[in-house]
Amino acid sequence: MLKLFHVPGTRSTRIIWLCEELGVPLEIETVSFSVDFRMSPEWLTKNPVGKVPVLEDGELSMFESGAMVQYILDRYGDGRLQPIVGSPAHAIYMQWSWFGEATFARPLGEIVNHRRNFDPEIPAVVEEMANRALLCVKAVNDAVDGKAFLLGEFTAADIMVGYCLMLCNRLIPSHSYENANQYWTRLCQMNGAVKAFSDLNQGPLSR
Ligand SMILES: N[C@@H](CCC(=O)N[C@@H](CS)C(=O)NCC(=O)O)C(=O)O
Repeated sequence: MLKLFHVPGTRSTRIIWLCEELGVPLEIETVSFSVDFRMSPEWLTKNPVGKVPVLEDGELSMFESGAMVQYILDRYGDGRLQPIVGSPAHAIYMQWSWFGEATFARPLGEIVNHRRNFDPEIPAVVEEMANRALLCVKAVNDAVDGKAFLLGEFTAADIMVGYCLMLCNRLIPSHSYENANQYWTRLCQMNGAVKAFSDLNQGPLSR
Protein backbone atom coordinates (compact mmCIF):
# COMPACT_ATOMS: atom_id res chain seq x y z
CA MET A 1 0.00 0.00 0.00
CA LEU A 2 1.15 3.52 -0.76
CA LYS A 3 2.25 5.49 2.29
CA LEU A 4 2.44 9.28 2.23
CA PHE A 5 4.31 11.44 4.72
CA HIS A 6 2.12 14.51 4.77
CA VAL A 7 2.05 18.05 6.11
CA PRO A 8 -1.31 19.87 5.71
CA GLY A 9 -1.30 22.45 2.92
CA THR A 10 1.99 21.32 1.39
CA ARG A 11 2.66 19.51 -1.87
CA SER A 12 1.60 16.23 -0.23
CA THR A 13 -1.96 17.43 -0.93
CA ARG A 14 -1.32 16.60 -4.61
CA ILE A 15 -0.89 12.93 -3.72
CA ILE A 16 -4.01 12.81 -1.52
CA TRP A 17 -6.04 14.51 -4.25
CA LEU A 18 -4.79 12.15 -6.97
CA CYS A 19 -5.32 8.96 -4.95
CA GLU A 20 -8.83 10.07 -4.02
CA GLU A 21 -9.74 10.71 -7.67
CA LEU A 22 -8.27 7.35 -8.72
CA GLY A 23 -9.68 5.41 -5.76
CA VAL A 24 -6.17 4.21 -4.90
CA PRO A 25 -5.76 3.34 -1.18
CA LEU A 26 -3.29 5.61 0.59
CA GLU A 27 -1.97 5.47 4.12
CA ILE A 28 -1.31 9.01 5.36
CA GLU A 29 1.12 9.78 8.15
CA THR A 30 1.13 13.44 9.16
CA VAL A 31 4.63 14.58 10.10
CA SER A 32 6.07 17.72 11.64
CA PHE A 33 7.12 20.65 9.46
CA SER A 34 9.65 21.84 12.02
CA VAL A 35 13.22 22.36 10.84
CA ASP A 36 14.40 20.03 13.61
CA PHE A 37 12.26 17.22 12.22
CA ARG A 38 12.98 17.89 8.56
CA MET A 39 16.75 18.14 9.09
CA SER A 40 16.93 15.09 11.38
CA PRO A 41 19.20 12.30 10.12
CA GLU A 42 16.20 9.96 9.95
CA TRP A 43 14.13 12.30 7.74
CA LEU A 44 17.14 13.15 5.54
CA THR A 45 17.38 9.49 4.59
CA LYS A 46 13.86 9.84 3.13
CA ASN A 47 14.20 13.35 1.71
CA PRO A 48 17.87 14.38 1.28
CA VAL A 49 17.02 18.10 1.11
CA GLY A 50 14.83 18.13 4.22
CA LYS A 51 11.53 18.87 2.50
CA VAL A 52 8.12 17.23 2.29
CA PRO A 53 6.46 15.16 0.93
CA VAL A 54 7.80 11.61 0.85
CA LEU A 55 5.97 8.67 -0.69
CA GLU A 56 6.72 5.01 -0.07
CA ASP A 57 5.45 1.99 -1.98
CA GLY A 58 7.00 -1.11 -0.45
CA GLU A 59 10.75 -0.78 -0.95
CA LEU A 60 10.35 2.29 -3.17
CA SER A 61 10.82 5.71 -1.56
CA MET A 62 10.35 9.00 -3.47
CA PHE A 63 10.84 12.70 -2.65
CA GLU A 64 9.51 14.80 -5.61
CA SER A 65 5.74 15.37 -5.68
CA GLY A 66 5.43 15.59 -9.48
CA ALA A 67 7.35 12.34 -9.93
CA MET A 68 5.08 10.72 -7.32
CA VAL A 69 2.02 11.83 -9.28
CA GLN A 70 3.41 10.35 -12.48
CA TYR A 71 4.45 7.10 -10.75
CA ILE A 72 0.99 6.61 -9.25
CA LEU A 73 -0.67 7.28 -12.62
CA ASP A 74 1.63 4.94 -14.51
CA ARG A 75 1.48 2.12 -11.96
CA TYR A 76 -2.08 2.35 -10.64
CA GLY A 77 -3.95 4.70 -12.98
CA ASP A 78 -5.06 2.24 -15.70
CA GLY A 79 -4.70 5.04 -18.24
CA ARG A 80 -6.85 7.46 -16.26
CA LEU A 81 -6.15 11.17 -15.72
CA GLN A 82 -3.45 11.44 -18.38
CA PRO A 83 -3.55 11.37 -22.21
CA ILE A 84 -1.93 8.48 -24.14
CA VAL A 85 1.84 8.57 -23.61
CA GLY A 86 3.66 9.93 -26.67
CA SER A 87 0.59 11.79 -28.00
CA PRO A 88 0.66 15.57 -28.55
CA ALA A 89 -1.97 15.83 -25.80
CA HIS A 90 0.43 14.05 -23.43
CA ALA A 91 3.12 16.60 -24.30
CA ILE A 92 0.75 19.41 -23.30
CA TYR A 93 -0.24 17.46 -20.20
CA MET A 94 3.47 17.22 -19.23
CA GLN A 95 3.96 20.89 -20.02
CA TRP A 96 1.28 21.95 -17.55
CA SER A 97 2.42 19.41 -14.96
CA TRP A 98 5.98 20.69 -15.07
CA PHE A 99 4.73 24.27 -15.19
CA GLY A 100 2.89 23.58 -11.93
CA GLU A 101 6.07 22.71 -10.09
CA ALA A 102 8.98 24.29 -12.00
CA THR A 103 7.41 27.67 -12.86
CA PHE A 104 4.25 28.38 -10.84
CA ALA A 105 5.13 26.85 -7.46
CA ARG A 106 8.56 28.49 -7.46
CA PRO A 107 7.73 32.15 -6.74
CA LEU A 108 4.99 31.04 -4.33
CA GLY A 109 7.49 28.90 -2.43
CA GLU A 110 9.88 31.83 -2.32
CA ILE A 111 7.21 33.98 -0.65
CA VAL A 112 6.61 31.25 1.94
CA ASN A 113 10.33 30.77 2.56
CA HIS A 114 10.98 34.51 2.71
CA ARG A 115 8.23 35.09 5.25
CA ARG A 116 9.51 32.23 7.37
CA ASN A 117 13.06 33.58 7.41
CA PHE A 118 12.64 37.37 7.42
CA ASP A 119 10.69 39.20 10.10
CA PRO A 120 9.73 41.82 9.09
CA GLU A 121 9.45 40.70 5.48
CA ILE A 122 11.02 42.79 2.72
CA PRO A 123 7.99 44.03 0.74
CA ALA A 124 9.92 44.44 -2.55
CA VAL A 125 10.93 40.77 -2.48
CA VAL A 126 7.38 39.59 -1.84
CA GLU A 127 6.03 41.92 -4.52
CA GLU A 128 8.50 40.65 -7.11
CA MET A 129 7.57 37.02 -6.39
CA ALA A 130 3.84 37.86 -6.32
CA ASN A 131 4.17 39.45 -9.77
CA ARG A 132 5.90 36.34 -11.08
CA ALA A 133 3.14 34.17 -9.64
CA LEU A 134 0.45 36.40 -11.14
CA LEU A 135 2.01 35.94 -14.59
CA CYS A 136 1.42 32.23 -14.04
CA VAL A 137 -2.19 32.86 -13.02
CA LYS A 138 -2.63 34.79 -16.27
CA ALA A 139 -1.18 31.86 -18.25
CA VAL A 140 -3.65 29.51 -16.56
CA ASN A 141 -6.47 32.02 -17.06
CA ASP A 142 -5.79 32.11 -20.81
CA ALA A 143 -5.41 28.32 -21.02
CA VAL A 144 -8.82 27.58 -19.48
CA ASP A 145 -10.66 30.19 -21.54
CA GLY A 146 -13.65 28.22 -22.89
CA LYS A 147 -12.45 24.98 -21.25
CA ALA A 148 -13.36 23.30 -17.98
CA PHE A 149 -9.80 22.08 -17.36
CA LEU A 150 -6.33 22.66 -18.78
CA LEU A 151 -6.65 19.92 -21.38
CA GLY A 152 -10.42 20.15 -21.67
CA GLU A 153 -10.94 16.98 -19.59
CA PHE A 154 -9.67 16.75 -16.02
CA THR A 155 -6.12 15.31 -15.79
CA ALA A 156 -3.45 15.13 -13.13
CA ALA A 157 -1.97 18.33 -14.62
CA ASP A 158 -4.96 20.09 -13.01
CA ILE A 159 -3.84 18.67 -9.67
CA MET A 160 -0.28 19.88 -10.18
CA VAL A 161 -1.50 23.39 -11.06
CA GLY A 162 -4.45 23.32 -8.66
CA TYR A 163 -2.09 23.06 -5.70
CA CYS A 164 -0.45 26.30 -6.88
CA LEU A 165 -3.80 28.06 -7.19
CA MET A 166 -4.62 27.05 -3.62
CA LEU A 167 -1.31 28.48 -2.43
CA CYS A 168 -1.71 31.57 -4.59
CA ASN A 169 -5.17 32.28 -3.18
CA ARG A 170 -3.79 32.12 0.34
CA LEU A 171 -0.69 34.21 -0.35
CA ILE A 172 -2.00 36.70 -2.93
CA PRO A 173 -5.71 36.81 -2.13
CA SER A 174 -7.13 39.04 -4.83
CA HIS A 175 -6.59 38.93 -8.55
CA SER A 176 -9.00 39.64 -11.35
CA TYR A 177 -8.45 36.64 -13.60
CA GLU A 178 -12.02 35.45 -13.93
CA ASN A 179 -11.42 32.21 -15.90
CA ALA A 180 -8.77 31.18 -13.36
CA ASN A 181 -11.16 31.95 -10.49
CA GLN A 182 -13.93 29.86 -12.06
CA TYR A 183 -11.46 27.05 -12.80
CA TRP A 184 -10.36 27.11 -9.15
CA THR A 185 -13.99 26.97 -8.02
CA ARG A 186 -14.52 23.92 -10.27
CA LEU A 187 -11.43 22.21 -8.88
CA CYS A 188 -12.52 22.86 -5.29
CA GLN A 189 -15.74 20.95 -5.95
CA MET A 190 -13.88 17.74 -6.77
CA ASN A 191 -13.91 15.03 -4.09
CA GLY A 192 -10.15 14.75 -4.19
CA ALA A 193 -9.64 18.47 -3.61
CA VAL A 194 -12.15 18.48 -0.75
CA LYS A 195 -10.22 15.67 0.92
CA ALA A 196 -6.75 17.03 0.12
CA PHE A 197 -7.50 20.49 1.50
CA SER A 198 -9.67 19.42 4.45
CA ASP A 199 -6.84 19.95 6.98
CA LEU A 200 -5.43 23.17 5.48
CA ASN A 201 -6.03 25.12 8.67
CA GLN A 202 -3.79 22.77 10.63
CA GLY A 203 -0.82 23.44 8.33
CA PRO A 204 2.14 25.81 8.41
CA LEU A 205 0.31 28.39 6.27
CA SER A 206 -2.56 28.68 8.72
CA ARG A 207 -0.55 31.15 10.79
N1 LIG B 1 9.96 20.07 -5.86
C1 LIG B 1 9.65 19.54 -4.56
C2 LIG B 1 9.48 20.72 -3.60
C3 LIG B 1 9.29 20.27 -2.16
C4 LIG B 1 9.07 21.47 -1.25
O1 LIG B 1 9.58 22.59 -1.48
N2 LIG B 1 8.29 21.24 -0.18
C5 LIG B 1 8.03 22.30 0.77
C6 LIG B 1 6.63 22.14 1.35
S1 LIG B 1 5.40 22.17 0.08
C7 LIG B 1 9.03 22.23 1.89
O2 LIG B 1 9.28 21.17 2.42
N3 LIG B 1 9.61 23.38 2.24
C8 LIG B 1 10.55 23.49 3.30
C9 LIG B 1 11.76 24.25 2.91
O3 LIG B 1 12.01 24.44 1.70
O4 LIG B 1 12.48 24.66 3.80
C10 LIG B 1 8.40 18.67 -4.64
O5 LIG B 1 7.58 18.92 -5.54
O6 LIG B 1 8.22 17.74 -3.82
